[in-house]
Amino acid sequence: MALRPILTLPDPRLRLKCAPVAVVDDKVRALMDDMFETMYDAPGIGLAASQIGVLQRVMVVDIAKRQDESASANPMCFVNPEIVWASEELSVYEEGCLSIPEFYEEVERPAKVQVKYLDREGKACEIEADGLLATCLQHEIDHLNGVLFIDHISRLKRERIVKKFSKVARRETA
Ligand code: K1U
Ligand code: ZN
Repeated sequence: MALRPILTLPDPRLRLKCAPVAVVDDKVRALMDDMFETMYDAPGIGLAASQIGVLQRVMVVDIAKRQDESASANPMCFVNPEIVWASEELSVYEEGCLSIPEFYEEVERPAKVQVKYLDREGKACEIEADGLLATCLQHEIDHLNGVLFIDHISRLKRERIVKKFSKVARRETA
């Protein structure tokens, strides 16, 4: 297992659409292991492969600790996830992103979703999620499509945050 650097705004790789995985093999499982290590270290409750510069439709999620600090880990991996149903009912959650550190903003999304995906063994599965899990799954699937949570907030706030991170990146490369 290895810790991988997490890409931050405005890295253009965060805006690319990830390609479907053809076969869930040991290489994909090793990628997932690295992603879990990186996510827990950050710490975060989710991570998409594009956030570490791997443009494949793979994401990992563990919301257990965020909901109850004494809970044991509940690592979940998703390959080629697809939202097959989303509720008309919406919910608002204050989201963060490991690729946009220390910026949090409320986002409105469907309150419940059904997601089909392949698990760690390549088995076809489906999950119905609500609450934080529904929000997190939508946030991570957005990443796989090159979409960031700031795309769901006002243009003014988005432009302000992109400008701030672009300035920091310019300073770091100067
Ligand atoms: O995809 C990511 O960037 C990870 C992101 C997931 C997420 C958070 C909140 C709502 C939707 C999706 C994060 O994990 S941000 C960090 C975070 O939530 C956290 C920070 C400290 C402790 C526990 C969680
Ligand atoms: Zn994110």
